Amino acid sequence: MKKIVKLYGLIFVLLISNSVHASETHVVKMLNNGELGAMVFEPAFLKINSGDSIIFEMTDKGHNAVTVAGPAGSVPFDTKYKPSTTVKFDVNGLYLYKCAPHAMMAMAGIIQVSDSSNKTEMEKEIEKFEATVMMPNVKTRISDLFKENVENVSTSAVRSSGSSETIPYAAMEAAMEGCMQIMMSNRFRGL
Ligand SMILES: [Cu+2]
Repeated sequence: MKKIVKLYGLIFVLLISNSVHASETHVVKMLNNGELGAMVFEPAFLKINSGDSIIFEMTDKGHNAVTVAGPAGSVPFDTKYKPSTTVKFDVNGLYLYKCAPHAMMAMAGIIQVSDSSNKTEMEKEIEKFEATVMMPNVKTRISDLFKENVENVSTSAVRSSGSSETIPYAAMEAAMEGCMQIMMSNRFRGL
């Protein structure tokens, strides 16, 4: 009986921890000049939570944001030179996007939605992208961005949005596994 109470308690905590997770809206500006140099998205790297949205703002004219690569199951986006486009991100993983007319000047950005499960594929995509960059001074802009923000960062913790608490991913997984084990056990089935 105690086990059942514990189990329901655990499920309740897991449900609550997911539902307090309010989605946020972030802004990425398309600029002729920014902190990283000429023709940039700002911020060029953005970590968000699944369910969050990004407003791509064409701050300076003549830019777009188009998907180069994303995690399996994600839908490619294209802001089509509109002054402002909102894109919602529901599929976890890393996204690489570019400004089509300025890709050769390394105008691109990386978005991490919750985790970096497709890190290896993304490394290859960035390599491919940088092969098309014509300006020598920004040739490694995106791979540097990737190294700084993704490569050396642990993926075991998911940063929660706003004021909600940080729930380590590993802890959540362990809790889920515990849940499953209890449910699979004969003792539970017998009750
Ligand atoms: Cu551009």
